[in-house]
Amino acid sequence: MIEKQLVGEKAADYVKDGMVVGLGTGSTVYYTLQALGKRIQEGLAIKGIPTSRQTEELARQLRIPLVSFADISHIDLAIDGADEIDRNRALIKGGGGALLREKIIANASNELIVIADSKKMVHTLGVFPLPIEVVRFGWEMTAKHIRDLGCVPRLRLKEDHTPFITDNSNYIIDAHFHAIEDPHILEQMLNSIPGVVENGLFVGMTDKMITVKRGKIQVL
Ligand code: DER
Repeated sequence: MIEKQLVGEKAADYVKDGMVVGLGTGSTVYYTLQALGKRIQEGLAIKGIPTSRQTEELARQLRIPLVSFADISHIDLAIDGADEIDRNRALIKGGGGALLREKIIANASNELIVIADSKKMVHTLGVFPLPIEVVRFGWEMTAKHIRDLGCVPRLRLKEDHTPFITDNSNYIIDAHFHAIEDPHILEQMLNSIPGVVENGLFVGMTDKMITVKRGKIQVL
């Protein structure tokens, strides 16, 4: 079994009857959703709130009941993947372009479980380019201000070379920092730039981490 499947299925063990669950985005959470779909067929009663249209579509196929923020007062547990996790459990997220809704749901959740294969664990964040969601108006100037923080910013393009558009109708700038020594400071500085909607640094949000080390599941 591949590492993504191991950690994805393990995360489903933490989902209990009656929970409102934040459903993350990506190929690791894919396995969590598959496991939840099976358990719902066996009687598990939960409500899911999706972090992306992609996850919403998959959840509907798996008959996972969905709710919106209008229907709930809280989220018990969010389960999501990550592109990088450092030694302090700070994350880079947004590889799939869903970072804004993921961060809103993670922030609204009583607990965030991050699931990741061992390749995602790093000493220092930044080898993976940091995704930043920006409004389209004046994005070129926004990119310049992002660059001034010490990176090479690149507008994310689709295969047809047109700009990638998020579920919220914004652009993504992928910022190549190479090394992010203080993720907390950088997260604040980025979000103070006019035109930046949100960035993929999730600092101090990870309550539990499920990963694999030498073929064995680790819950930290
Ligand atoms: O876009 C995201 O934030 C995803 O959760 C990403 O970080 C993890 O995607 P993966 O599980 O497909 O590697």
